[in-house]
Amino acid sequence: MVASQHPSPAGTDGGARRRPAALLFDVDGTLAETERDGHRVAFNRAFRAAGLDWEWSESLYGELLRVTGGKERIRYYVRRYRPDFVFPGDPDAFIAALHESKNRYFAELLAGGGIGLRPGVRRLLGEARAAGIPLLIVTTTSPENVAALLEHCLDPGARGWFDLIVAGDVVPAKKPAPDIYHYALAHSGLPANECIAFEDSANGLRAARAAGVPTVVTVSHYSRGEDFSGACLVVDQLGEPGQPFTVLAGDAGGACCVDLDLLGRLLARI
Ligand code: XBP
Ligand code: MG
Repeated sequence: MVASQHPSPAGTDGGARRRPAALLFDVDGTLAETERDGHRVAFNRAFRAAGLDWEWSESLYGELLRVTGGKERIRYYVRRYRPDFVFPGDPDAFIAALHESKNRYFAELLAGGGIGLRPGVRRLLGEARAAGIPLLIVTTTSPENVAALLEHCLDPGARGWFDLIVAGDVVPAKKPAPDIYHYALAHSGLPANECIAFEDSANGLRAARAAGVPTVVTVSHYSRGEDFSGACLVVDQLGEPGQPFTVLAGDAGGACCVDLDLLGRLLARI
């Protein structure tokens, strides 16, 4: 069970606020822009290392991202673009090994410092920790990728900042299925409609909403132009006091960045 540590703060301007029971974060595209210069590059390195002439361009990867999950993405690619490819042995084992190799290259890229957190992520996590609001990660990506990203982009001890991390294959159906959110809520005992999820893609938004979790979307490189109806707010980034977000849909009530005050007001409107 995940428990909030402090009572709900009163709004200083008398406006209605509801303290979030927890913040649930997607990883790829939300905590960091990992896809184009991270996972995509790592997939291509793994393909080359395996002697394959497959090359995922930036634009092709945008299409492939509609399939969530790296192993599922490889399988889709082969079916769609390499229908004559003959797997050397068991296809599942081949794809799993290729995917493991991709994740090792991805961890190398993170360790090399090539990928940073998106604006406002560190600030919001810090605010939530200071207020005793539980933090969860709810992601399609593999646990080893989450660990590498937290360690290299956030803090070597950042794993401990999160009350629960649910990732990858713990559920059979990945986002946009709500299964990973159902899993996180069941294992934390948190009430869905008192939490806030952060997602960057329509697939992630659909998963969170289908599980009943109010969702803020921070649009990412590949997700611009997707359908974000159902989000309580759509912004280009979480923003910082000196680096305001742009509101793409919803009402931020004059705020310049996503902070606990704004989240409390968004929840009070639901
Ligand atoms: C995004 C995904 C993942 C990543 C690659 O997950 O769909 O498949 O592209 O990671 P999320 P894996 O936005 O939910 O974090 O290769 O480990 O699947
Ligand atoms: Mg995402």
